[in-house]
Amino acid sequence: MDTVLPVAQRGDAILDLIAAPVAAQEFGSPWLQALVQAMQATMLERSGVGIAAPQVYVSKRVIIVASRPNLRYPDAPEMDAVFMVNPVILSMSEQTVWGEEGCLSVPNERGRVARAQEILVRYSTLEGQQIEQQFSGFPARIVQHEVDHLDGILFVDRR
Ligand code: K1U
Ligand code: ZN
Repeated sequence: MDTVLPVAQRGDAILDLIAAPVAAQEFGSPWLQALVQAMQATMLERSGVGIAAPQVYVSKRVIIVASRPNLRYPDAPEMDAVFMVNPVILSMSEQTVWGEEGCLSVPNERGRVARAQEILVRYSTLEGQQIEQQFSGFPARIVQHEVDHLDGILFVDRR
């Protein structure tokens, strides 16, 4: 059984920090593998569609994006979880869309946030392979929400 980790809550100092990049020697390491496994178990246990390492008290630039249809976004695509290391949003569409967000670190609060409709992201896989991938709609919203966590920003700061 995978480890489920405690989730940092709004007010915890770690959520305000700019997370550190994963270093070259950490790619392919057992600890990085163990980290994402525990992050995924924690996300699933909380029924989340994404998670960022600072939310489990690890100030590193690692996120998971796992869109699925839900009450707010019934047409969202069901995707296999994408593990992103050192993600960078290379470009954002000028077109923004308002949509409801929640956050595992801000319990019992939802809010509408404007996000770019489409983004191009560069990230590394757990093994260090560089990928460039386009996201739109709800998956793009999750990526932007999770990258914000890496920069110490919560969705409530964007309302
Ligand atoms: O990073 C997190 O705190 C996880 C967060 C991701 C997220 C949800 C909605 C929009 C952007 C990012 C959650 O998974 S909150 C729980 C949830 O599944 C959800 C909440 C509102 C709308 C849709 C889903
Ligand atoms: Zn969040």
